[in-house]
Amino acid sequence: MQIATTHRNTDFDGLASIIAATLLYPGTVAVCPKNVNPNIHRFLSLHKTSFDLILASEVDLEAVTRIIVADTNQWRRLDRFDQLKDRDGVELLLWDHHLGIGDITPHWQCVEKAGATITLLLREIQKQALVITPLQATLFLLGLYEDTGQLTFSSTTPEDARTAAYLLEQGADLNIAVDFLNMAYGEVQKKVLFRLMRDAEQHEIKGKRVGIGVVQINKHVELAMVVQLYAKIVNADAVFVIFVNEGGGFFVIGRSSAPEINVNTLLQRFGGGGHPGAGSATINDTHMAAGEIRQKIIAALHEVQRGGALVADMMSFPVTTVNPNTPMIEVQHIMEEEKIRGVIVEENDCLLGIVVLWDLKKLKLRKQWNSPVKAFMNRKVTTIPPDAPAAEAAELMVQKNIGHLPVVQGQKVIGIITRTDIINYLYGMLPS
Ligand SMILES: [Mn+2]
Repeated sequence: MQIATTHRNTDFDGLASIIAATLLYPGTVAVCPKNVNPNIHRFLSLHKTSFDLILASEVDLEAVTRIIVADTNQWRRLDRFDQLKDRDGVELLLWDHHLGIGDITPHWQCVEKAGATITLLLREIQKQALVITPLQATLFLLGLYEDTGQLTFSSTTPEDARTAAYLLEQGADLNIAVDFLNMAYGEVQKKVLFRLMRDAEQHEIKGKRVGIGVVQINKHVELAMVVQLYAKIVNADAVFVIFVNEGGGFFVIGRSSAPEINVNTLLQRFGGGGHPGAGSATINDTHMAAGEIRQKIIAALHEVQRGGALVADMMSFPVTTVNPNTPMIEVQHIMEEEKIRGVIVEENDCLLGIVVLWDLKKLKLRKQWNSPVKAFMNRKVTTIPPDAPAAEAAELMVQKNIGHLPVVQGQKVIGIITRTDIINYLYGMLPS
C-alpha cells in the first residue's frame, strides 16, 4: 500500500498536496488526518466524495510500503504514521517548502523554498503534462492562495505566481475559492467596508433583506470578501455593491444566501455572471451612472426570478431502496455493486430510514452482518421536496453535514441528492 499524507490541523496546502501526490504516484491513497482546520472541514463537508480520501485510522500500518509526506518534515505532526518511523521496508518520500529542521529523513525529497508545497508538486504535474480537473485546480489554488496570502506574502516566488496562472487556465473557480479562504483585510478593504456600513441602503424586497451599495475606488484590490463580510455583518439575504472605478466604468459584486435571489441570472443582464450565490459583472459603459445600475438591480429584484434550478432538476433517480428486513451484508453488496454510499430503507412506499457507507464501518461482529438493516439505519432522515430551490438543498447538506438528501413527495421518495449532485450544481455542470 502506498499512501500520501500531511500534517495534523491540515490546511489547504497540505490537502492539495496529498491529492496532487495521488496524481503523480498512481495507486497512492490520500490519507487525511482526523484533525483539520475549520475551513478545510467546511470544504470537505461538501467535497469529500469528490476526492478519494481516507482517514489515518483506516490504514493497516503493516501493509504500508511507501509513504509520501507533504507540507511537513516532522514525524510528530503526522496523524498515527509516526509509528512508521525507522521501520524497514517503508520507502519515504518528502515534498515540502519548509526549510527548517525536521526529523523526517526521506529516501527521496523535493524540499525547496516556495510559497506553498503545492507549487512544487504542480511543477512536476506540468512537466509530465498530466490532466487536472477544474475541481482539483480549485483545491490546488486554495492551497497556493492560503499559504501565500493570495500571492502577497514575501515568501511568494515567481513560480508560485506562474502556478496560479496555470491553475486558472485549468479552470480553477475563484468564486468558490474565495468562499473558503480566511483572507487578510488590507487598508483599502477596511475603508470599503466602513463606507458600506455607513452608506449602503437596505431594501426589503419580497420579504428578503437586500443591501445595495455604491463605492468609489481608485485602486484595484480584492473586494469580493469585503462584500461577503458586509453581507454577514448586516445580516442581509443578498448584497450588491457597485464599485465605481476612478478611471471610469463599474465593477459589480453580488452575493446571495437566499435561494430566491439568483446572482448569476441577475448579473447576466449586465454581461456578468457567476453562480446562484456569488457573481460579478464588469460594466465599461461610461455613459451609465451608478444610480442607473442601482435602479436596474432593484427592478430586477422585484421581478419574479425564473430559471433557478430546483431540487427536481438536480436530483438523481431512480433511488436504490431496500426493505427494513434486508440483512446488512446484502446492503453492503448493493452499495458495492451500484457504487453508491447510501441506501434508502422503505416499506410500502414509505420512507423509514437511511443507511450510509459510514454505518457499515460500525459493524464489528460477524453476526451483525446478518442483522436486518432496520437495526442500524438512521431513522431521523432530513428530506427535501422536489420543488425547493437547488440552493436550499446545498445549504441544508452543508449545515447538517450529510451526504444524502432524499427528495420526498407525500411519503414517497422520488429521488436523492448526493454531494456529487451539489458539486455539479455549484460548478454549473448540471445537464440542461
Ligand atoms: Mn504549506
